[in-house]
Amino acid sequence: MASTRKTIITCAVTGAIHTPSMSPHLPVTADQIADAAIGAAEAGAAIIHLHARDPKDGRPDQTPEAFKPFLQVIKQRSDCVVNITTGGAPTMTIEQRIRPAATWKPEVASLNMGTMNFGLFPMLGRFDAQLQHQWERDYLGNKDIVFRNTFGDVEHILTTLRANGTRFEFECYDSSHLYNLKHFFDAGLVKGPLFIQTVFGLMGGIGAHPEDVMHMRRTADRLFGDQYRWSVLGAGKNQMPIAAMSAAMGGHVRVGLEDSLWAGPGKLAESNAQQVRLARQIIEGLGLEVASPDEAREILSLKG
Ligand code: KMH
Ligand code: ZN
Repeated sequence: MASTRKTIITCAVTGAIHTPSMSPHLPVTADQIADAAIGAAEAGAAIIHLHARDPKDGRPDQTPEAFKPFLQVIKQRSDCVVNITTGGAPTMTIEQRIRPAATWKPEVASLNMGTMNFGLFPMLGRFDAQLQHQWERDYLGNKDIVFRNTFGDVEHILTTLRANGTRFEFECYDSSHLYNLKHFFDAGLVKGPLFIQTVFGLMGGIGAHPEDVMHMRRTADRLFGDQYRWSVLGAGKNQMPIAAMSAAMGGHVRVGLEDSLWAGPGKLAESNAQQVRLARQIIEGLGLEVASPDEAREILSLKG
């Protein structure tokens, strides 16, 4: 991996996995999502990764209309790089998942690099007593979720969105996903510098042991050499330790309530900005600097 002088913080402000009854601080309405995004950008996140939710109950909503109000506000009030999910929720179809990014043509869209089991259910034990909505029970209790990302699906998403100048946050949950990405790279369907988001500690993907982090890093180095930029995302309590490992090795980091509700053991994060500040402290404590949105655009060769 080519090291860059500055560290990019991505903040994923709400996602589709955590549910409203797990934390009162999870952004749900368009206003809450916009405020969370702007707060995170002001705290130092160069890239904001976005999902939408139905304001009635917080259920993931992948209609382009659900994204419109907060995209408008974010654009007016921040120069952050907007990154729209194509993962949506693992229960959605590919056609549903691609629509917001195809409609709003962001600078970056996520692209999930392989089909996998997706374990939402471990969260149930912890939060069952607080569950408010039937959909949460059905969703979190579903033990048979397959997060579908076939080779055909990936090619469909990347050729559709690439035509708009959108580049990708390649979400790799295991080493096989790096090899899948290598297939598209060798076929000339994606070009460097690739923004590779290695994901640790989600049930169905690789674990969150330092050996797992090193294995993903070494594999990416071997497959992509200087043609990639490395970022990490640790789920739940792994968020900050894994961010620290990446930053110390010249990589980039992703935080946000999509990936972890926490700001320390047993302490719910009160905002996305709080997690960005924690990541920033780690980065600056290592003597490194946080990248601005324009610096992130340059590091990742985005359309701007
Ligand atoms: N929730 C993350 C582990 C996506 O939106 O495309 C992965 C993610 C997927 O962000
Ligand atoms: Zn996401």
